[in-house]
Amino acid sequence: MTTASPISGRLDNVESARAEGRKKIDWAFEHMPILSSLREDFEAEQPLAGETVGMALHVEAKTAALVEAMAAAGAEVAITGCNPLSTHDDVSAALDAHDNITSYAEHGVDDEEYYEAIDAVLAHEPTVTVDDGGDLVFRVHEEHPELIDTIVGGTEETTTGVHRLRSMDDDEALDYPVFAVNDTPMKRLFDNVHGTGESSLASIAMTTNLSWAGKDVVVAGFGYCGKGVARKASGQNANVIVTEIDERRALEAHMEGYDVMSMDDAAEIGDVFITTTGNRDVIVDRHFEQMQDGAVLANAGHFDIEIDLDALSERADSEREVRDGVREYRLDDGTRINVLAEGRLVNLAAPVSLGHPAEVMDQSFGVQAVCVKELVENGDDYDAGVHDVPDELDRQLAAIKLDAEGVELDEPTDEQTEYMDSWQHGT
Ligand code: RBV
Repeated sequence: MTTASPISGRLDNVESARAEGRKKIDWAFEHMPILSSLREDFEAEQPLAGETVGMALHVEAKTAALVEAMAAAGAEVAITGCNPLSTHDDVSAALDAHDNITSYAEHGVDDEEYYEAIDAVLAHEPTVTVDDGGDLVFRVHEEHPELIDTIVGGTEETTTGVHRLRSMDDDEALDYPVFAVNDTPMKRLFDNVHGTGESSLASIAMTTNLSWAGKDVVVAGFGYCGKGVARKASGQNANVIVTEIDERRALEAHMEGYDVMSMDDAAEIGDVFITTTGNRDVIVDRHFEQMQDGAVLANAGHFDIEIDLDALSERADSEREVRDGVREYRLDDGTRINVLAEGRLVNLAAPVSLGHPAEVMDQSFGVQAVCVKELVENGDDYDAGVHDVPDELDRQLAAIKLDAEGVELDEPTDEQTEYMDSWQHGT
C-alpha cells in the first residue's frame, strides 16, 4: 500500500527536519550494537520479506533504529506514537522518507488524532503488531477484528501493556499470540531499572534545573522502575522515601535502607514526587493539601493516571506555565505545586526528554526484533494469548552485547557442568 507522507505534509521545513532526524537516528544506532548486528543479519536473510509490521511506540531516535532494522529485513512498516507527547517530529519525518516506512506519529496530538493515527497504521493491514502500552492490540480487537486472521502475532514493550494483555487473556479476549517483551531479563532488568531511573531523573533535572542533592524524594512504587528511580536518586545524594501497597516490596525497600511510609505521611515531607506504580490515583486530593510550597510532581508510569490532576486543578486558585514543561498550580493558601509534563511519563513527554539511553533501548529493541522474526518464522507454534519470550533468544542477545562491550565470560569445566547437573554429591 502506498500513502502520501503523513508527517512530512505537516512540517514547515521537511528537508531540514529530515536531516535533523537523520542525525539523531545515526547517533543512536552507533550506540546500539545488538540492533546493528541483527540488522546486518536481517539485510542478508530478509526474514520479514512480504510482512507488514504495524507499530505504536515512542517515536524518537532509538525507536527509529528498530523501525529501520524491520524495514531492512524486508518488511513494510507503518508506525505511530504511543503517547501524545513523546514523538520527535524530525525523527518521524526522517522515517517517513523511506519508501517502505510510513510514519503517522506527530507530537502534541489530541485523543481523536491519536486514535486516527492508530487506525491509519491498522489500515496497512499489519501481519505483526508491535506495541508499547497495548493500544494497537486493543484497537484491533475492538474496532478491526477482521484483521485478526492474518496477524501472526504481536509484541508488547512495557509493564502496563503486558498487564492489560494478561487481563485480556484471563478473560479469553485475546485472539492472537503476543510476546511479553517487557518480562524478559534482557529488557526488564535493564530498561525498567537503569533506563527509567536514569532518564526520569535526567528529564526532571533538565526540566526544572534543580538539584537532587539534599532533597526528600518520594518514589511511589518499588517495582523494577521504582527500584531504579530510588537507587539513582540515592546516588545523587537525595534522601529517598518509598511508598508501596505490597508487603514484600515494602520490606525490600526498607531493607535497602529507604524510608518507607504511606503517601499520606510522605505528602508533607517530599520535595519531589515520582510515581512509578502503573496504577491510578496514587497522589490524590488529600495529598495536595499537605504538600510543601514548591513541591515537584512527576510521573514515570506509562499512563497519566497516577496523579489526580483534575482534583489538583479544581483545588487550585490559579495555574500557569512557569517553565517549559512545568505547570504551577497555586492553592488558596499560597502553596505552589509544580507538575511536570502534564503528569505524562516524564522521561519521554517533557519537552527536553529523550527517553531511555541508547545502550538500554538496544537491549529492549533487540528483544523486539528477534520476537518479530520468531513470530514470522514460527508464529503457528504459539496459541492466542500472552507468551514469555523464549529464553534462548534473550540469552543470545546478552552474548552479542557482552561481545560488543568487550566483557569476557568464564566457561564452566566439564566437571563443573556435571556437578551442577547431578544430585548425588553431598558432604
Ligand atoms: N521507552 N522507550 C524509550 N524510545 O526512548 N524510552 C523508554 C525510547 C519505553 C520503555 O521500554 C518502557 O517500557 C516504555 O517506554 C514505557 O512506555
